[in-house]
Order: sequence, then C-alpha cells, then structure tokens
Amino acid sequence: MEARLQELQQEALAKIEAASELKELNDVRVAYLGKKGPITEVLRGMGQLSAEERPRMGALVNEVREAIQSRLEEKVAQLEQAVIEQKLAAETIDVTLPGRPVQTGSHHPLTAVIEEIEDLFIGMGYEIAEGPEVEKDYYNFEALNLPKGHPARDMQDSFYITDEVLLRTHTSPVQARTMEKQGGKGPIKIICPGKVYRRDDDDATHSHQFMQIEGLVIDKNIRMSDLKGTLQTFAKKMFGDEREIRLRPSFFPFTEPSVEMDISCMMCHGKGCGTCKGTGWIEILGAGMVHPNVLRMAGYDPAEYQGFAFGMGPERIAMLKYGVDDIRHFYTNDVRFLQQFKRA
Ligand code: FA5
Repeated sequence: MEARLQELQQEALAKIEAASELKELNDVRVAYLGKKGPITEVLRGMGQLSAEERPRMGALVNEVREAIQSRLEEKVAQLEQAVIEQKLAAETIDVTLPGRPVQTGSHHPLTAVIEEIEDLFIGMGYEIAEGPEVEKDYYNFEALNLPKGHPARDMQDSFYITDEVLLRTHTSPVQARTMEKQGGKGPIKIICPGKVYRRDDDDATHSHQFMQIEGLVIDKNIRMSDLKGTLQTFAKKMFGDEREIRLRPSFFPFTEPSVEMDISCMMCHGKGCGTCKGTGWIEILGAGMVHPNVLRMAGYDPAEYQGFAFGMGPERIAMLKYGVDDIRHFYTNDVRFLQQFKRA
C-alpha cells in the first residue's frame, strides 16, 4: 500500500510538471484527489490494515494528498502568471511610434472676418444688437422711409412670405427696431451682424443669401465727418494703409446724404478684372446720415438728434482681405478652400 501511494504521488507530480494549461491541471486534480480517484480507493482499503498500521498509513495518505495539492497550487499560480505576462506582452504599446494626426476644425473665414469687424467696432464703443431674419414689411421698408409702392423697393428684390412678412433684405430693420425701443430719447451706438436674403442672381460678387453688418450711431451733434472718420478708421484697420478707398455719392431712402464705399480690387489692384467687372473697385458698404423721416418715425426729434448709419457686406470684405475671387466659395463648403484658413 505504501509503495502504491509513492507511485501515485510520483505519477501525479510528473503529470503536473508536464502540464502546460490550466485545464490539464484541473484534470490531474480531479483524477488524483477526486472522490473516485486512486488515493480515495487506497483509503477505502485501509479497513483491512491492522489497528497499529492504520494511523501511520492515514498520515501517509494525507502527506501524499498535501504534496500533490501544494504542487498543483504552485503550478496553477505559475501558469496564471504566464498567461498575464503573455497578455501584457501582446498589448505593449510602442510609445516611439508616430501618432495619428487628429483632424481639427477651424473658424469659417466668414465667421473670422465677422468677429474681427465686431471686435473692431466694440473697441470703438459700439454694442451688438440683433433682430429677426423673418421680418415685418414695416421694419424692413416702411419705418425706413420706404412706403408701399415706393420705386426704391426695387433696389432690393425680396422673398415675401405673406404681404406683410418677408425674409429681411438688409440688416437696416434692426436700426429701426432699436430706435423705436429707445422711445426717441438718448444716444445709440450699435452694430448688427446677421443674414439677409435677396432675389439676386448669383455671380462672383453676389449671392441670394449673404451677411451684412449694420452700424448705427444716434446722438446730438453727429455730422457727416463723424461717419467719414469712422469708415476710414475701419478700412485702415481692416485692410491696411496701402489699400485705396473711395466714397461715392449714392442714394438710399433712409439716409440723406448717402454714400457707398469702394475698396481697390484685391485681384487686379485697381487695373480692372473679371472679379471687379473691369472697374478696379469693389463696393463693400452703403452709408449715410439717418434721414429725418426715419428719426421722426422712431420718435426722435431731428432738430435735437442726428445720426449716421452704414451697412456692409462681410463676404466682400473677406474676399478683399484674403484675395478670394468668387463669393460662392464661402457657401459651397469645399474643404480644400476652408483648410487654407486654418490657424497655424
Ligand atoms: C443696403 O443694404 C443698405 N441697407 C445699407 C445701408 C445701411 C445704407 C445703412 C445706408 C445706411 P446695399 O444694397 O448697397 O445697401 O448693400 C450693402 C452691402 O451689402 C453692399 O455694399 C455689399 O457689400 C453687400 N451686398 C449687397 N448685395 C449683395 C449680394 N447679393 N451678395 C453679397 N453681398 C451683397
């Protein structure tokens, strides 16, 4: 019996040594230490032993079981450790490999120009005002000295929603709304950026939907020279001293006198090309002294208060600033175009 136990121990230990997977170890455990295993069988045969031999043999059985059990545990720990090491080796990250570039977005060039213009005017003490894009005919036209049937309404071909509601054709209704809110008292100094819509045919410098930034200053003793100085300061800061500027007499029903401001073309530098339609100039804004009728309609007394207003097209300004030859580039969202404006 003793010899049989020695033999079983050696057999089991040999199998444990040879095992390379956890499953094999489990099989050894079941085979040698399980209820139906050979050691249990030896225990069963102990009934035939003499009373003196039985305790010695019992102790021997326990020794054999413990030897197998403890070697099994050691080997299980070894194999588990090996599995962890293998996994870690497979998952090792090579920190010396170059990283994958992360695609970052950037401001749309129009947004960048609008923010630059806003900052410039905020620096001159202006506040930002906003108004609805779906506007009442009253604010878009009537409150701006353009009663129904006025021929100058044709200057801005409109998208009407009902007889009284339209997509605003310019940002000037925000000045009418702001003056009305003031109730005819006190100064105003605002700029109003926003989208506007016109039934214009799209070409290199025209779009049916575009941005405008309106400016309005109302106070006592405001003169045309204040308007001119403001526009010159704006143009110099925006385009630099080398770009030429001209103010042309013009007509807007809501300003008197009225002007338009042109900047020398960025493509041909004044010689005349397809972008500027051969004129050498690109118009960027309309402006003038607020018409007394507009002041009166908003409750201001023109004898006491005067003001100037301007409305500029940020697309045209962005074209001049960045040398873009077609306004449609801003709206077709070609990433090859947009990527050129990424900040370094
Ligand atoms: C107006 O819209 C007037 N409300 C501007 C104004 C405000 C005058 C306050 C006096 C006092 P005008 O239609 O000229 O004016 O448009 C102003 C600017 O918007 C133009 O100088 C141009 O830069 C831009 N613009 C006009 N039409 C288009 C268009 N279809 N596509 C792109 N930009 C345009």
